[in-house]
Formats: sequence, structure tokens, C-alpha cells
Amino acid sequence: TTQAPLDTDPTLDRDCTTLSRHVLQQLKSYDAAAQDLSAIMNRIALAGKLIARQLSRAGLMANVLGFTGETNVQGEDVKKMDVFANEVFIAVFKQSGLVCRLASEEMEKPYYIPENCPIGRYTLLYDPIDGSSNVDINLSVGSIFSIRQQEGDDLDGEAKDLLQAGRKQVAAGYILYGPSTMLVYSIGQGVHVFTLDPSLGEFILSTENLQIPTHGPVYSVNEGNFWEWDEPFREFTRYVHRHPGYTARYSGALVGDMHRILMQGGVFLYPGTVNKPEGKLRVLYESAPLAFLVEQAGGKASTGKEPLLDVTPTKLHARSPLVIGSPEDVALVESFVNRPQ
Ligand code: AHM
Ligand code: MG
Repeated sequence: TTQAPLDTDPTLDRDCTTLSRHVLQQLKSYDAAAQDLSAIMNRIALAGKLIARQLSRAGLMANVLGFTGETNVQGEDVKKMDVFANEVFIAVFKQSGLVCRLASEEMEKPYYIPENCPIGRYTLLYDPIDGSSNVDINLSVGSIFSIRQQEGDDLDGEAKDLLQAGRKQVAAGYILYGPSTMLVYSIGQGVHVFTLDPSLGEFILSTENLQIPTHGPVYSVNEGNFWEWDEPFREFTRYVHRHPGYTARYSGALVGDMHRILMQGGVFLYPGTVNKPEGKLRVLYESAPLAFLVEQAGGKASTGKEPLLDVTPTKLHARSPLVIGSPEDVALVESFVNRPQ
């Protein structure tokens, strides 16, 4: 006998759309590969909850704020939260049987989990705390993640198979630690936004199939670097200064700035500078995951000259200029870059 469907409370349905269930719904499958991807997303969510918990009480605890006194592979001063968040991802994926390597902005070489190989053929790439200068002043920060399939055996431990274009990503997303904690992800089937419900301890679906506006008012760039950019980027900023309807927003944390642009439209730029011709943002841990998301939401991401997802990094920590956001606004920046000088 079949039962007539019950008219259940619609808010219950929403509350039950957890991240892991959503991944399975997207893949329309319960096979092993789908289960793995769903379990990976669930672990990333756990990392997000652990980091959010630590951030929420940072001001009350010794050993959370400030610097460690070390510098990382990027030559940047390491903050205690960077180290903590980096270790959270490792702890969460150890003995999970899900990924066999983790590559992070904070580690010179990938962290291998040999006991997960060859079961876990995935690599997790991540920036544990993006925008970490915001941690000490209690402003928004984020974590960025990307999942790639391992190709080949990586017997020399050099992870050269990761040096491929961003189109190779299986999934990507970020966690935004703001007034609420949000997780935004894509497995190549649109962009979906989840909000952490602290009373449930679960990320619950809040927006499905997010579409970025084709144009928006915001331009988000560190104009303190104005005189260090190439002329086309200066021309673009002069253009927005002279035309009504534009407004500047820049928080110093890419995830927060990008979240605004995904929701409301506009463009984020981090051009190359005289001293750093490739800019600041790392291809594998920052630019490519966000480019994957933005394209999935109907937006555009480029270096100014070519699609960001076509960039092949030459080394794990390679950087690239980034222009990302609403398709019309990115195209406008590109029109300045491609204009004959
Ligand atoms: P981080 O990962 O070391 O924190 O660096 C990345 C951050 C981005 O979140 C942000 O957009 C950018 O650096 C800000 O850089 P700047 O202070 O040069 O404008
Ligand atoms: Mg970063």
C-alpha cells in the first residue's frame, strides 16, 4: 500500500535541506562517488563550524589573536588564526578516507594522507583564513576551498598534476564568517548558499541557484595601489569616478567583498602592481575557486586579458591578476585593458 503524502510544514522541508543532502540531490545519485563528494562537503562544513566557533570567542581567549612570529611560504607574517584554521582542515580530513592530499596557502608543500590513498583520489585546496588582517579587529573573514581529482600517482610528491587550469575543479566554494556564517558552493551545477543555524549546528539552504546581476554598482579594489597599476586599470577607476552610479566597497577580505558582488553585482579587481606584476591573489587557493563559482552564477572572471579558469599556474603558490564579478562590469574592465595604447 502506498501512503498519501502528508502536508508537512514547508519550513521543516527547508530546515532538512542540509548541505550533504543537497549535494546528493544535485548529483541525482547515491552511488559511491556522489556519497564521497557529499561527505567531503560535510567535512568542509565541519571545518567551517570549528573555525566559526574559534572566531566567535577570539577576543576572550589567549593565543587566538595576533601573530605567531613566523613567516609563511608567501613571505607573509603568520597569524595564530591562520595556523589554527589550517590545522582544522587537516584534522577534519585525516582518517576520513576522502581526500589523499591537502594543499593550502599556508603550507609550502601539500600535506599527504597516505592511508587515504588510493581510496580518496581527491585533493582539497584551501585558503584557511582569507583576509586574516581582519581577524584582530573582529571584521569578516572567510575560508576558500576547491576540490580537484588527483591525476596520476604523484610518486615524487611534487603534486604537479595540480598545475592545471581552474576548469579542472570538481567543486569550489567559500565560507564567510560574518554576522552569520555562510557556506557558498558549486559542484558545477549552479551556486548555492547555506547559512549556519547555530541552534541546529547545521548549514541550511538559504538560496538555491544564485545568479549574479549582469551589472552592479560596486567596484571593489585597493585604490591605495593606484600609482602602481598599469595605465588601463587607472583609466578604469577614472571612468567609474566620472560616471554616476558607481560606489566603492573594499573590506580587505576577498570572501566578504566577493560575497557582496555575487549578491548585488559589480566588480572586484586585484591588478598586478609594479612590485608584484602578478598581483597578490593565489590562483589555486583564491582566484580559481572564486572564478569557478562566479562563472557558475552567470558572472565572469579574468586576468584582464584571458579567462581566469584558463590560467595554468606554474607553481603551487602562483599568483595572477584578478578581475571578477558581473559580466558587464568585468567586460568593461577588459575593454580598458584591451584598448590599443
Ligand atoms: P590573505 O589570504 O593572506 O589574507 O591575503 C588575501 C587578502 C584578500 O582577502 C584581500 O582581498 C587582499 O588580500 C587584500 O590585500 P590588500 O591589503 O593588498 O588590498
Ligand atoms: Mg588568502
